[in-house]
Amino acid sequence: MCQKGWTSPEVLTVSDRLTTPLIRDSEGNLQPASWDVALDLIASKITGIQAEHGRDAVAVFGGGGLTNEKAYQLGKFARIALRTANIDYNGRFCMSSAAAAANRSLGLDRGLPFPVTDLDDAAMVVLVGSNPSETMPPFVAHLNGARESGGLVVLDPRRSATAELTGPVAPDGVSSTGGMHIQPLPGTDLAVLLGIAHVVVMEGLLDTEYVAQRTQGFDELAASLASWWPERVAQVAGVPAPQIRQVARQLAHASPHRGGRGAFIITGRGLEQSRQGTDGVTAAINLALLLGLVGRHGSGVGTLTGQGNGQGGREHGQKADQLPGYRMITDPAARSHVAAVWGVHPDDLPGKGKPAVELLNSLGQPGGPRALLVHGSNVVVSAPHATQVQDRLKALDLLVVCDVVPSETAMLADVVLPVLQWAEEEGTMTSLEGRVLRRRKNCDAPGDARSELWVWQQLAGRLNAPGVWSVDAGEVFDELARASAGGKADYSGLSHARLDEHEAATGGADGSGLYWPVPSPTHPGTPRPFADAFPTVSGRAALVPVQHVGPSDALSPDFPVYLVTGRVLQHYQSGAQTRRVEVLHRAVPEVFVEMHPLLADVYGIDEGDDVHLTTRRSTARATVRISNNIRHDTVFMPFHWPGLGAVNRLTTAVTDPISGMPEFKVAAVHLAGGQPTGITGDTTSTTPSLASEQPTSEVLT
Ligand SMILES: Nc1nc2c(c(=O)[nH]1)N[C@H]1C(S)=C(S)[C@@H](COP(=O)(O)OP(=O)(O)OC[C@H]3O[C@@H](n4cnc5c(=O)[nH]c(N)nc54)[C@H](O)[C@@H]3O)O[C@H]1N2
Ligand SMILES: Nc1nc2c(c(=O)[nH]1)N[C@H]1C(S)=C(S)[C@@H](COP(=O)(O)OP(=O)(O)OC[C@H]3O[C@@H](n4cnc5c(=O)[nH]c(N)nc54)[C@H](O)[C@@H]3O)O[C@H]1N2
Ligand SMILES: [Mo]
Repeated sequence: MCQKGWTSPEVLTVSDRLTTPLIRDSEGNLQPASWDVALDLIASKITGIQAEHGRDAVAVFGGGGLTNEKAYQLGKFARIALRTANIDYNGRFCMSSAAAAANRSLGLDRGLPFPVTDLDDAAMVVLVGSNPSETMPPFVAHLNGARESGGLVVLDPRRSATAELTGPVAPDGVSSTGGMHIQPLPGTDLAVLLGIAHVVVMEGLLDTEYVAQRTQGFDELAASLASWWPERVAQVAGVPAPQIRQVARQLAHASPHRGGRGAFIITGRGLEQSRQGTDGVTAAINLALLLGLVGRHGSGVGTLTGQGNGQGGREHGQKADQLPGYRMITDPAARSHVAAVWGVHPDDLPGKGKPAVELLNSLGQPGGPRALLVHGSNVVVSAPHATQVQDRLKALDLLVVCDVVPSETAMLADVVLPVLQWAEEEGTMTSLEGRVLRRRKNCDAPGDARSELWVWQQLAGRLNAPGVWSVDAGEVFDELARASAGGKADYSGLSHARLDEHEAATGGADGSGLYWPVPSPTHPGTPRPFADAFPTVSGRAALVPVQHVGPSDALSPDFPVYLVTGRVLQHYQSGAQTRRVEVLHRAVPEVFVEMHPLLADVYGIDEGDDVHLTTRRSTARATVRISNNIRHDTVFMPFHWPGLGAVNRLTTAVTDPISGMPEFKVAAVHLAGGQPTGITGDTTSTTPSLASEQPTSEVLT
């Protein structure tokens, strides 16, 4: 485990743990209330709002930390109890671009379509915008094989803790003992990937037999790559051309068609949280397909899924456009199947809802939702352009937040409901490799905290909803299994009992859990779904041409520095949980901004100074950390703090046009020491939203 893992029991008993429902009184203060009073109030307000403004006027926001059972029940609650189209979740911030790209190219989105142990013996692993040394420390052991062969390649504008694993740079300035750190300009990885693929094609390094047999679209792809010669990429991405050539040649050498030990290309949020995240991941998949890596044991392409249930949380119906089992809500056959399981008529199911950023920014606007129910996300800290999100939440007639602690979002709510967390509930989670794992109850929740399954049962009853509303996670799982049957993420051969038996048989070690799809009770599970064919219409993977465009928030004389955002080891997400754990708080007590000494010199800034960072949205403040590990033209800020230290005051609400995923990673910023003018209050917006921000999504997956 990492430090957050071994301190996580503390979150169960933090001193301000929510233990009773809270209702905001006429003076604006949250006051304790009974469950009956709180649930009656929510149900009557929902009924009133829907009567006046229509079904879609009530919206739901879920989370990738919820168990499969809760994610499933939440999607069902939205569709048949609230009958609203407007449900989406924080995985839209996290996994949706990788999901959209994998679906488009490979026909299936399973984060890693292979067991993580497959990486152990590979000669090469390329990490594009991922920092697992801090964000998934136990994973780092799987990089040892590649490091020993000098084959770990890390793309990151910072020399992150993971980039550090590539070892000291050799005299040629390109290679190093453990591999290579490529330090591109923020938001230019796509160009780097196009450059590597260009070299693979031009130097004839591709697996021609694999490309002919297992892919389609090669001619168009080759044409699209023709102009991305390494010297052009060097101009666009600010990296040495020899690095591009070397990675291409090294990848070919490691590839199975040349007798190599295997290679993997793995993407993280550094690449994906861009306005071209889907195309960026597509470029990574294209490269892997050209080299014949995908669907072969010992090689592959994948994404490192983020949240505790980031994989399962995106499979069973809390996405705006999906029904359980990865079914599309626009597909008539999918609607019929799921409606039958839920006991409703297919025509009564709503259609596709708005993706997260668009949904949040429509709250309280003319025609937008008037009520929001939040389950497992602290959006006022973690959503892009957070000052605007805060204004939207304040414009609602009803905000209900279910949480375990008084998060910054909960503190804005009209009603707060105290719910259970990990050790207090039964359920399942699905790992980043698609392995379905059991979660077991270990202790009772404090006070009057209740299960969200119970909350939905109670509300469904008050709303006279059809369907069965069990509070038993095993029963909910059985229904989920039936709803997923025949879908891409087919869990129909699984049950809590089967998972328990399997775990007992394997000793509960690393091998426990089964890999979906598991379409029957005797099916052994599917560790490597692409071994024989791709689940596309043709059975082949699609090579999809993509082009580099670059970040939306361009540098200008007023905003001359790049801001990139991300994480530190000790804090988790919006920090709602980890800021409450004493050792984690002490390790990194406040928000910082990392900058290169040369940049600090330009601004006359010293280590420990308080600086103000301003983008076209708003201003935030942070304490300076000087570091040689970052590009001269770029500063880095983690997003784990609220108030004036919230980096999402600065980020843009521009989203990827295919996935709806926000461009969290890159903004243009202005730096200044001292007190800026015009900021008042805590997280209140002082800057109107930009006309250029039009988050819309044509295709969601
Ligand atoms: N400690 C900790 N661990 C976590 C989490 C946490 O909050 N804290 N959250 C979990 C979740 S939900 C997720 S999604 C994962 C995220 O895991 P990661 O994707 O590893 O995390 P990030 O720090 O967001 O981003 C990774 C790196 O991207 C770099 N980066 C920024 N801009 C760019 C760019 O333009 N190009 C490239 N190539 N890199 C860029 C950053 O410098 C950073 O080092 O972590 C999970 N694990
Ligand atoms: N600038 C910037 N912003 C980012 C990112 C970035 O890299 N840069 N990354 C984005 C990514 S990848 C993600 S995943 C998001 C994450 O950001 P958030 O969605 O805000 O995630 P958390 O902070 O984990 O919030 C989860 C909330 O749910 C509560 N909770 C825990 N368990 C349960 C439960 O079982 N039920 C309920 N109802 N509540 C529970 C927690 O106490 C917490 O308040 O942030 C995104 N924001
Ligand atoms: Mo995430």
